Amino acid sequence: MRKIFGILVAIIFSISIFIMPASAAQNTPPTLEGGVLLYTFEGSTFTYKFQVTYTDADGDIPAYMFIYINGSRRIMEKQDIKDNNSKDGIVYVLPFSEEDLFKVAPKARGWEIEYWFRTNDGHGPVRTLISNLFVLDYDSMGLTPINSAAGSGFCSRCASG
Ligand SMILES: [Ca+2]
Ligand SMILES: [Ca+2]
Repeated sequence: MRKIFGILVAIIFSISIFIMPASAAQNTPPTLEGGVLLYTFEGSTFTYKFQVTYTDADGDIPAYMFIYINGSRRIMEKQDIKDNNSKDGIVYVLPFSEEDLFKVAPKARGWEIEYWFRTNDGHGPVRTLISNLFVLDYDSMGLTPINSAAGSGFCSRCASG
């Protein structure tokens, strides 16, 4: 009986030696989703904000979160500084004034820009495709998109105000 127990322990021990390093080495690369350049305006003054959501199934925190705007690298910051849970996503942002954006990307004046995002969960870099989207930031302007489910109008606050 004792011998069998000893053999069993030996088997379990040897199995765990083979399995442990393999599972420790397994990593799911992070995803970068919803990468966008949001813009808002008040009168003729525009403000801009790059945004992307980093998600990692293992809960890894990014070693860095970069955006490349027309080839120029910038560091992005967490929207919510207290958010350390990457399993449900961490939103990264980089706001720009009109003046600052045009310095980095002069052609943004004519709505031309190229940007992409790059990160690393500590196991290797991940990047997005190049984007040139400008998207009106409905939320921060207090608007509801025209094609929203409600479908009752363009401006959600106009009717009630
Ligand atoms: Ca990971
Ligand atoms: Ca989170």
